[in-house]
Amino acid sequence: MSLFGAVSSCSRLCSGVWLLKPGMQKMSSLHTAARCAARDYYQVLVLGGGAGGIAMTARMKRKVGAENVAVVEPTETHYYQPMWTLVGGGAKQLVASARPMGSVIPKGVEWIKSRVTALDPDKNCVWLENDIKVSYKYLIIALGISLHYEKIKGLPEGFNYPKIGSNYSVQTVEKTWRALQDFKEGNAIFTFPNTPVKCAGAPQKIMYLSDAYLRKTGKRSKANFMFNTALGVIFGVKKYADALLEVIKDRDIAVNYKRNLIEVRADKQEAVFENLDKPGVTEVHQYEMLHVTPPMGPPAVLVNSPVSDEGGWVDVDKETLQHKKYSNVFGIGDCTNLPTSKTAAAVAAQSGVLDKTISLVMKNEIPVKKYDGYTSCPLVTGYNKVILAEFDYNAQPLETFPIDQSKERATMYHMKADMMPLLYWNALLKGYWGGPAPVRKLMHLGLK
Ligand code: FAD
Ligand code: UQ1
Repeated sequence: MSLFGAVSSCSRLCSGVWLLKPGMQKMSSLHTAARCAARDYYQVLVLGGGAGGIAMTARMKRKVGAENVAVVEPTETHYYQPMWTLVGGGAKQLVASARPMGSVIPKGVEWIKSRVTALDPDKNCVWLENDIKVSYKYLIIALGISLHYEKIKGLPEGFNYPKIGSNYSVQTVEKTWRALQDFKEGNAIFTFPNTPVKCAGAPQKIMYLSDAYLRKTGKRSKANFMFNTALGVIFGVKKYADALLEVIKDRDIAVNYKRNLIEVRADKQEAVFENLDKPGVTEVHQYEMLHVTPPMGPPAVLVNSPVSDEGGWVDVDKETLQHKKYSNVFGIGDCTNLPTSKTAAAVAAQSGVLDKTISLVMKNEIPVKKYDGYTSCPLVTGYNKVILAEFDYNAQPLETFPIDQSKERATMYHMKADMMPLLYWNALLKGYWGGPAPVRKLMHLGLK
């Protein structure tokens, strides 16, 4: 979609006043889309057009009317990232995970096609590219988590070589499938970094799919599988960790804990790991296939921002999602310091809570609805098997279905591969899916 096609009705937007930082000249080279996009004030301003940003934009449109809401998002395409596990494993096409950004932004809401460069919550405004200022009454921050391939020596340029892929980025996810198809003989290595990540199960899901693919194609006996993780455990919730360790034993996979990828020598097909238990000690492994989960961190704009904690994450109340200091600022999703696992499922549950929180704040009332930390990770363990992990802030299982979800099940694979995309595009992004709590209550009626 073209820049102008993407921004709904350019002409009606251009009446806005441009505010420049003191001492700045108004530039003739203002970012075209931003120039035609923004008014200088919106009642609700949403930063980020990912899962959380679009879900909240849809909800805010219903609350205050489309003309009073704007969303700042620089990219042209919205991706359903959870599908990338299956894209890397060759079970879905990348194109199926993508929709034009303009098609997911609710009609009538302003799309400010620009990047946020600074936040000034004391003055109720943000700065965009080209020093454009937009003010707000309420601000929702949904900027996601940033990938840092460049923190691994030899990357990202190493992705120009074969045998290496990464499901975490749109540029590299198809390379995973290529590497898997090209596999001949040797080590298949899967990594997990020493930073917070989104979807903490994804680094191992692709390993199980790769194992299944090589078994199907008769090459598994020629492969040595290795999960090199910076963590000291396979998964943070005991019930699912126990189940995964059984899977790992069954599939003949070696797990090396406290191993952190620090360098890729893609020309030689070598991966270098530091041993986090033995400072200074490194290990070099030859690979026939390498799947990289990159280090991640808060978006640059949030680092040292007044809305962030010392780690750079948006500092929100863990139950209401309201900012701890600025009562008209809210955060959702991967960019927040909510102490739960960062997933779209968590975003869904958070969107329902945040909707209620903002409603009450708008009426000058105290937010009451409490987020319990619900998050979920469909742990794909084969082309028709999923362990459906669901849990809360206390790392206690919070399961939707009245069955043992730690068992590998084909029904759960079907739910992950075929039902979840529909739920995402048609319910979460439209602001109608606040997580499975009501389904859970219904499913467990009479069981207590
Ligand atoms: P995002 O959806 O990442 O959106 C952030 C948005 O902010 C982006 O559109 C970005 O362009 C924009 N942005 C960034 N910086 C700026 C800026 N300066 N100015 C303006 N805009 C900006 N979740 C599940 O629930 N289940 C799964 O099975 C699952 N599997 C996954 C597998 C993989 C391989 C990956 C990568 C993710 C997976 N996830 C899964 C996680 C899920 O996709 C994320 O947790 C979810 O998308 C988070 O939503 P968000 O809105 O916080 O961030
Ligand atoms: C979920 O709500 C969600 O967001 C739409 C996901 O992201 C794609 C998920 O992976 C999961 C598992 C859920 C939870 C939903 C149910 C019905 C258990």
